[in-house]
Amino acid sequence: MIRFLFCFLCLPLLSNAQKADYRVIPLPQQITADTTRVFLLTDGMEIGYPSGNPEIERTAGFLRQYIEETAGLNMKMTSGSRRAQIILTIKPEKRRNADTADGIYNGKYTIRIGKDGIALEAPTAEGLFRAVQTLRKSLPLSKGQPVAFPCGEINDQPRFAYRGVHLDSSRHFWTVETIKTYLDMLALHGCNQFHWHITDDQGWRFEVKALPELAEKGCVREQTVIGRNSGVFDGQPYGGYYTQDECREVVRYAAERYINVIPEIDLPGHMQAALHVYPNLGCTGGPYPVWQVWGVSDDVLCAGNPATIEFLKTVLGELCSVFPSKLIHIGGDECPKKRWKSCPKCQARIRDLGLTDDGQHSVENQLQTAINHEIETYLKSLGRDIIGWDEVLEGGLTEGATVMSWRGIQGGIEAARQHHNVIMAPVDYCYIDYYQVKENWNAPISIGGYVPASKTYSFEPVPNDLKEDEKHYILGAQVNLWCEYIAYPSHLFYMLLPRLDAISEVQWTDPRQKDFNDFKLRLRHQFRLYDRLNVNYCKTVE
Ligand code: TNX
Repeated sequence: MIRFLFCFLCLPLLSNAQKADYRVIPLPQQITADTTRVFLLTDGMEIGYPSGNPEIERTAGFLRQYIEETAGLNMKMTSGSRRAQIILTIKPEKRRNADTADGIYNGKYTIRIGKDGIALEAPTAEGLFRAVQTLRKSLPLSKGQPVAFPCGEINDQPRFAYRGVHLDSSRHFWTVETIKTYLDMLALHGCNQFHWHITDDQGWRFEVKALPELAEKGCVREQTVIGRNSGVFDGQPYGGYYTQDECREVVRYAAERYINVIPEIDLPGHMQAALHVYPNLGCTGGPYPVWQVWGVSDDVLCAGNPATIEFLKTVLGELCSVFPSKLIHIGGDECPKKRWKSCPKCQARIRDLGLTDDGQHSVENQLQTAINHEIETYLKSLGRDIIGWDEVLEGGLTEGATVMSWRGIQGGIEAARQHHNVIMAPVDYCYIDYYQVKENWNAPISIGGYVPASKTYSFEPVPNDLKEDEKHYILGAQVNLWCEYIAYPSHLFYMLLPRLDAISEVQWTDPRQKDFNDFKLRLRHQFRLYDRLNVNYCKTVE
């Protein structure tokens, strides 16, 4: 009788309840769900977290916020309560494999849904945060109706330790507010590395207190070329830089979302904005304007001038005081050797170092490696490791360098064979500054190319050519968002989404589970979530 009454009373609730769906993006590794039994989440229920643990309290607070913005339900927060309907707990566990990288282990979690409530469990606080993101994405987009969660269990952990997304803040400047939205999108997709490109030819955007003019003058270009190097300029000065306090705020915001910020000071090329302020650091002595066009500049740091290394140490020393990341990106890409070849100082340095062409590495490429070596030694003294674009292979790799393979996967393969860590970000799959639709005549302008979501989705970061004991050097994958042609947030997020969804399944999900058609079906819900969050995205998915 009581049972009958209970059902009778619950029926109206159930009838307008909407179902949660655990098949989110990125797809969790293992889901078991019994759709005949549900837990019903209603307004005013409680989220419980361990008492005296502000870190998990914060994550519980995120969940509260997500449930409100997605399902329109208001939750209460309680510490130490066993009665709460949604409970977050740390469950210590023995690491089965001592080799499991932190980035994988820390992402591990379980969600158990019983008819009385939901238990989120993980060995680390980060795991609970990842669990909260999954639960959040499973919520229906409703406005205050109860939510029916099918009973079952989700067991999940990421495939790769390094799940990165890059952003170019030099070619165009992004406010801290936009950076935060960008980080929110990374967190939503389980990414744990934000590669932040903050200096380049067209603008220096990092405050260096010992060199106050560097950002003040180096951040402003007098005008910008219109379109693709049309020769016509807009006549508008363009600038902006991040104070160290703002950078710390970005680091703090990212850390709350378990994202590490890897800053990049691109050297010794892509330095024209710095040369504008310190022309003595160039081979010709300048003058150099902060660059107003796109492409690769011949003017790079002079490798024969001792002041160059002093300058870089000052910059990187302050950089490290702001960014706690173990990995520091030193660029290394696209550094033409034209000036070095005819610069007496650079040539003298080559002689002093006793560099000779060994048939594999030109003396100028070796000179670049010599700079990398000095920088690596300096950064090591600060407890950091270097990462560079695959050009750092050209003069021979320095001892502990991680390689970011962008001109295809070959650089990554070579580096792994030399037992160096590798991040895969090849242009053909991972350059999300390229067009994502074939018929692009009315798409927002882009650098060109064609990298649709399906292409990104199809990327396999671990090449078959590698031997078994070389494969573990591939730490993960990353998409890169260069911003020569992207100047406004709505355009930025249009380029990012949904290709971030695509790479997130490459980074997180077991490849045997990947299926682009299924992914596209799951994207429908994700798009509605973007609508709710007021974030722009590309509606055409090819
Ligand atoms: C190559 S990727 C670059 C960037 C450009 C990008 C445009 C890399 C290491 N260097 O400087 O912005 O192409 O797609």
